Parts: sequence; C-alpha cells; structure tokens
Amino acid sequence: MKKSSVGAALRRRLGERFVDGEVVRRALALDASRIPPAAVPLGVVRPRDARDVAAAVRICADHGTAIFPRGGASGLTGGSLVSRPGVVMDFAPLNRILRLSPEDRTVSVQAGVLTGRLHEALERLGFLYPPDPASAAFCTVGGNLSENAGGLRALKYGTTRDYLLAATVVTADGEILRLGSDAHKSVAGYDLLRLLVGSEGTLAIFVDATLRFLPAPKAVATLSAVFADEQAALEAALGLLKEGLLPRALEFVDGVCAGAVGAASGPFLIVEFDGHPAEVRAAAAEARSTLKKRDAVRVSLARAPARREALWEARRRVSTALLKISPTKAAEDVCVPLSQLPALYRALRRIGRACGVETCAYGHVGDGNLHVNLLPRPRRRTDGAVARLMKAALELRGTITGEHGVGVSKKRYLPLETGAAVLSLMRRVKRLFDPRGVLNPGKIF
Ligand code: LAC
Ligand code: ZN
Repeated sequence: MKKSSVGAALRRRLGERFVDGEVVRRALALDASRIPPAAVPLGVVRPRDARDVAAAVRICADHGTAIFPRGGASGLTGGSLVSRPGVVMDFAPLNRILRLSPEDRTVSVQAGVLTGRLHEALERLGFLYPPDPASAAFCTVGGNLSENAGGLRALKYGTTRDYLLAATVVTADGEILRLGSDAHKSVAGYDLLRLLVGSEGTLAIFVDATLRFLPAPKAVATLSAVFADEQAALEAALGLLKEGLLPRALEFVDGVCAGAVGAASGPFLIVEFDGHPAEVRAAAAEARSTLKKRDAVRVSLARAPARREALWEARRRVSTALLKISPTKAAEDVCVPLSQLPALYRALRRIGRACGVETCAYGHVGDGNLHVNLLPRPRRRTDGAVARLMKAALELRGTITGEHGVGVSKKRYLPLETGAAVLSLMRRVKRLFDPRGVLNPGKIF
C-alpha cells in the first residue's frame, strides 16, 4: 500500500473521527515541552472506542505510519510531540468514567478522562485517588499511565503505577488486550501491565484502565514554612522525615520560584498531613516545632480550605510561571536519594555559576525529586548546564528523571544512567512489542 493512501484508509474506516484540517493538525503537533515538532501530522484520529483505536493502529501499521497518542499533552519532555511525520491519536473523546464501585474500591475510566475529574468524582463520594500531578486539571489518566505520573502526594501514597489494577490496551499490530484483573492483587505471569506503565506510549496504547482508590482521610492539615535560605529549607524537610513523620506532601519552592508565583518572600516548604483528626493534629504540631527548631523564619498552619487551596494553586503554577521569566528555560526533573538533596542543590548552584545560567528549583523533596529549571539569558543555550546536572544527579546515585520521563529531551542522557547492556535490553523489548516502530517513535531512544 502506498503511504499517500493512509489518510484515505483512515477516513474510510473512521469517517469524521479522522480529521485533517490544517489548524487542528498544526495545533496537535505540539505539547507542553515546547520542543519544536519535527513535522505537522498528516491527520488526527479521534477514537470512539477500543475498536477505533485498534483499526487506526492497524491501518497505520500497514502503511508504516507513525502514531502519536495524545492525552492532555502536558508532558514536559516531549512525550506527545509529533517527532516525525505521522498521525496523532487524540484521546479527548474517550472521556467517560465507565464504572465506579465503592464495594470493590475500583473505578474504570477511559484514557482521556482528566485526572482532576477523577479526583472530584471520588471525593464527592468520600474517596481519594492519591496520584495528583501538578497538572491534574488538564492531564489525563492515559497520559499519567504512559508516564507513570508522580505528583504532590507520592511521598505517602506512591505513583500512578501503584493504583493500576487492569487496563485495555492496543498493541502495535492493532490487537486489543485486557491486562491485569479487577482483583487488588495478582501475580499471574509476567507483570506486562506495569511494563507498559511509564513506557511513554512506545509499547502499547492505553484505552481504558481500572484503578483502585482509598477512603478519603477524615482530616487534612497543611503547613507552610518560610526560610532564610534554600539549604536551611532542604535540611528542615529532611529533618521532618528523620523525626519519623510521614506527610502526604512535602514540597519545596526556592526563592526564585516563590517570587515567580508571588507566594512568599523566600524559599518555603509545604507540608501536608492527612489521616485521623487527632493523629493529624499531633503530626502538625510536631512538624511545626521541628521546622522552628530547624530555622524556619515563619511557620503557618493553613486551616481554611481557601487558604490551603491558594497555597497549592501557587505551587501548581510554578512551572508555567517560570516560562514568563524565561521562555527558553530548560525544565529538568532529577531525583536523588534523600540524603543527597542538599548536595544536589549545591551542585546546581555551582553549575549555574560555571555555565553563566540562572538556576532555580522546586518540587517533591520528600521523594528527593527536584524540578530544576535553567533560565538562560536570551539566545544563550543550556545544553552544557543540563549535561552537568545529569552527571551530578547520577554521581549522587540518582536518576535523570523522577517523573517526567525521557521523551525527546532526555534521550541523549539515558545511556549514561542505564549503561549499554540495559539499554540494549530495553531496545529489544521495544522491538518485541513494536517491530515496525510505529508507536510514538523517537521517544526514549
Ligand atoms: C510539578 C510538575 C512540573 O510538579 O511536575 O509542578
Ligand atoms: Zn512534579
């Protein structure tokens, strides 16, 4: 079959669920990474169900045409970027919550459901779906699964992977598979489901998923603590964990990032506890005294929901607010063992000075995960500084990415972390799942 006929074949099979107007094609070539797309896609598939996904994949595979699955496109490493000519598969129409079972503590959702909508649906019934990426208002469950999204509550509750029980996926040859089971535990054979989680759309496409959830905690308390300098804030964060406290969120925002969102006059921590009211009260009191002992300039307890919301809203906004300061910023996502966080922050400052780049950082310090941003002056590049940062994270026994994935932007650093033998095994897994290389090509490798 000729390449030029792929659009016609998709149109024949999908009718109006295949669109190829220029405005749509151009808009859907991009994602939040702001990496320039390599091509404008030749069309966009808007599937109605798993059969549409499978049919479109089969047609594309027969033509050797690349497919770029797309959820909220909020990824920061180019996961849904159109990185060569091909077709975008837009999951926006697959946005239904299919089944919510309080008895089973499970919910089945289509891949295009917004994570924030899932939160709301469960909260209304007194439940909690813990994974909470900062982009929850506009990212999707399918995207979260593809990237194994972490977010603001991973310290206590883990990441997206820990809540997935089963999924319907479409393979590279257009087969529809059901992986996992609705039971909360299963060790039946290889855990293919979790191999797909975080595989960035390169092994198979998530169409729907069954997730487990928890009862909502009865109480939540949120503290913010402002510090005179960043090292003091990081040491205080580690101090809380050393005391044996387990906040559900332990977030750090340095002075530059705090200024960008107008939240505080210096670096600050957000510490949030949940659980039984008495337990939460005790933990918050202990955290408050630890923070004060560890040089916090000011500690406040956000009691009113509006105050808590304002704090979290500012925190969620850091990434986009930094774009206003530096539209060409590099947004990195290194993660190190907890004990190495202060060393990582020192390395970051050193790298910034050596490379003449302004640096700042914020993020999930309870997980050792810093979102380092490099803010170059106009027309200056950040590559040298990024390479040094990756090396520093690896030397500190960490990883090049804690939650944003490799995508396009970290490909060149992946071999430094894995080594040749592990990378070669990963490539063989990719070939086994996708011999023709049509699923989200140009990502990870
Ligand atoms: C955050 C995103 C960038 O935590 O991961 O804000
Ligand atoms: Zn994050």
